[in-house]
Amino acid sequence: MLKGLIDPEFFEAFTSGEADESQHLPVYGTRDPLLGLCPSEVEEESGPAHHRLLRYLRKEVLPTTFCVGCGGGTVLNTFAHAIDEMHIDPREIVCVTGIGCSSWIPSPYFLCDTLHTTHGRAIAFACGVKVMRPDMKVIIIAGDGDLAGIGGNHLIHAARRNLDLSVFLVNNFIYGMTGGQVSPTTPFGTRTTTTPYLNLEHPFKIADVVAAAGGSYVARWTTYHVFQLMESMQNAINKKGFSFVEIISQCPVSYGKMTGTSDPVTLLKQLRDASIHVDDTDGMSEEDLEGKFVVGKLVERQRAEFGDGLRQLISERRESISAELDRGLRQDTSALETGR
Ligand SMILES: Cc1ncc(C[n+]2csc(CCOP(=O)(O)OP(=O)(O)O)c2C)c(N)n1
Ligand code: SF4
Ligand SMILES: [Mg+2]
Repeated sequence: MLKGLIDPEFFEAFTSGEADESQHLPVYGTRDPLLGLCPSEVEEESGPAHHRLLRYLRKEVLPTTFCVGCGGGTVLNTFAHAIDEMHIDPREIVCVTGIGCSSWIPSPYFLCDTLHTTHGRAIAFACGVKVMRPDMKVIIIAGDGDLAGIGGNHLIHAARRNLDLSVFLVNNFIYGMTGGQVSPTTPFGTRTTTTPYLNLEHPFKIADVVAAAGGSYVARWTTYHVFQLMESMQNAINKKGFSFVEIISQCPVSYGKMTGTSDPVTLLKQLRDASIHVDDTDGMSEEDLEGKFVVGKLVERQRAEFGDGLRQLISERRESISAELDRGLRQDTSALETGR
């Protein structure tokens, strides 16, 4: 279904520089995830096939399978820009993901070591990677269904534990890949394929849940706020401890068909208009904020990091066990020498 919405011929012409300039897609488009954010960066003489950020993508799997106008391309684009601007060598990154359209953002598209795991288990796998390879930057990108639904328990306990992971949760309010089932972030009163008469459950404000669970850096942005989102991703990656960015994103297809708004531009405008910066919420009640997305940095705190603690404990225990063994060995040797 998703492949049918992409035009491979256009992509071929586009990447070989033969496409008509007037065919360039609008900035929210995702056919070429690198061109959505900053078309001006495409140097005319070299063409998009030589775009400097293509080196971050697995070219053999392009074009992406995202539907046109999906926020997934914007997130991929923003992530590539964030990494590039930080001058991080992708060989130092392990991206871990679960199952869903959003999980495709790092795997297969981002060119680094990627671990495409089972549904809901991205954080569990990522914990194992980070404990064994603390030198690597371990980044999880997945959807609301994956990280807040089936994987919700892993999410809150990883935040509580404060292992040095960066989690980017793409919240499109729905199970997009499987056709639009209700998720733990679907707004109250929304019609979905599994709540055909309206959703009577109250959604998680998932960034607030992670903040309450102990995350060291917690922020929320939308796919409309690409530059703020890029900076927030960088802050999250730089932060030692569990960091979390909720990225509110548009799913024009699975969410759009259920809510009656399938136009990506309209959806982006809705994200823009419903957003309010956290610094502007002073004195506002919960009722005032109903239906709004509070964006910005919600929490930044210093807490002991789990991996450091674990390694310190292991090294102390090793030393004390080895001292005990040495003592025992010395006693045995002296007993032998004295014949007792
Ligand atoms: C154990 C298990 N249960 C259910 C599924 C089916 N499934 C695949 S993706 C998905 C939901 C994905 O939603 P989300 O994480 O929000 O990603 P999106 O597609 O919206 O980006 C589900 C339920 C599965 N693959 N494995
Ligand atoms: S179904 Fe929704 S989330 Fe999945 S690729 Fe299409 S627009 Fe994006
Ligand atoms: Mg989703």
